[in-house]
Amino acid sequence: MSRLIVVSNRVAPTQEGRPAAGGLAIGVLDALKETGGVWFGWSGEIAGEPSAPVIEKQGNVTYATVALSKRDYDQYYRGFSNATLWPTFHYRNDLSRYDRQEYAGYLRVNASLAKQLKEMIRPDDIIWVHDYHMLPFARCLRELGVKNPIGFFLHIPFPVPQVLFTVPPHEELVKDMCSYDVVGFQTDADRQSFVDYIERGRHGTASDDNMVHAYNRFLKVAAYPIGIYPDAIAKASVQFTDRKAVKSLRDAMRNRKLIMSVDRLDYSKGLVERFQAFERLLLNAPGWHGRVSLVQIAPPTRSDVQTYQRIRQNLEGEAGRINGRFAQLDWTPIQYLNRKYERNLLMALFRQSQVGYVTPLRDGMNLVAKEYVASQDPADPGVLVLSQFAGAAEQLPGALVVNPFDLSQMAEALERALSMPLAERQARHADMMAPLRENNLSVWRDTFLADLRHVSTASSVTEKAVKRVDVTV
Ligand code: ADQ
Repeated sequence: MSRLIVVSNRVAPTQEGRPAAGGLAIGVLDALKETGGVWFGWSGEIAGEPSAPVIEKQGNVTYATVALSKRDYDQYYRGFSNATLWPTFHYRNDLSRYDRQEYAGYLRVNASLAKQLKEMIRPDDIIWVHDYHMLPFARCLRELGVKNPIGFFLHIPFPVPQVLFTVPPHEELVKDMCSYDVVGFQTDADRQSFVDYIERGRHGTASDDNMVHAYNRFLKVAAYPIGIYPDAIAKASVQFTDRKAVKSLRDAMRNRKLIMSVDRLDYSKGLVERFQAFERLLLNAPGWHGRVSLVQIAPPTRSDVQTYQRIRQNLEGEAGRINGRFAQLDWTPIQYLNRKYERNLLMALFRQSQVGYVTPLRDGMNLVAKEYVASQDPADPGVLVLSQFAGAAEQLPGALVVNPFDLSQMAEALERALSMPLAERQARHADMMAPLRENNLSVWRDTFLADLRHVSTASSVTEKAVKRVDVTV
């Protein structure tokens, strides 16, 4: 079997041989272990001078990591990736800025990473690139003469054309994406946005079998919703119930219901709106005073980007205001915890709660929603309140789906979830566990890689055929 090379902005840090356990990290590492391969990307370090990749081998997986210079970090990572693409792709044009120098830095880093990777590529390797930091990466590799199959998966939403137009080099970016052999999105709506951009701008055509012909290339463009391993999560949520943190939460909530939210601290996650909808529940239904608490776990990320500092201040202000308004000597309505937890422990915490409150304003998928469902006790499960703008909403039919911009609707959904009869909770939980098992993380990875292997063979045949026709006419 050919070797797999995974490329992502950040190679998950290895601790005692084990990577950080995000969806990308788990899915990708499993695949790498099966086929043997390389994981290439940024080490997370800032260095003065550019240097060759640091190579570390563990079993049949080779980690190849490079440091970034301060200038590269500022322009490529903090700048164009996280201050232009991230907000715009999450429909927050109001928070997006565009700076030509930063875009130039983004292209420069992609080109330089491609050059470093090229030295490691063997003729039969297949290359799987991840996320918005690396949209031009395949084009950079192709310019260096790399002919291997290259696939791309976007973890975040892909915006509709009218929103994408606000990023000045939009056409260059989409054209670059067409240098991949397979472009994968989280949802069908994201796939459709990409196809709309191609077709309405007359840049190419799409056929019913998800093939796109654009900018003189054939590529497959499809939805590959990322999954989890629901049974492993269910097991962990039981195994970790005796941990001290879980016990103390259980004790603290003995006569209260618990609503739980876990996110990275990011403006796309709708945290302020979520707090305000909880406030509305307390206003509308005073019977819940003293009987329900919201625990929000949200460790800060990207804290050197200004917008992230603002959201943090804003959120702390809102939690303080709402607690000041409703708290009693023995009851704090919102507990806001600014820290990371071990993943298995989080799953056990989810299992203690009656409501999973997951209401991003926009989210590619949202793994927390899936993890919440998987960690419930099937005999007495909690209820998931889920934003319609999370990719996960397409796949979790048993959730109470809400519009996170409608605070009253969210407050009503919380009340309904808190009072839902056992039989309905059980039925909704079962409705969600079945698709989670069917579309688990291996299915995501295997479907994508099978398509990449298949399409790259088929498209090289088609391209040769097209060239032959061009010559004959
Ligand atoms: P994220 O925006 O990071 O991911 P999400 O999908 O929810 O969002 O994944 C977060 C992961 O981190 C989850 O596995 C969660 O358990 C974990 N996590 C969150 N808070 C934590 C904490 N306090 N302590 C420990 N772990 C915590 C991006 C996209 C998503 C997409 C994923 C995967 O934005 O839309 O679902 O990639 O493709």
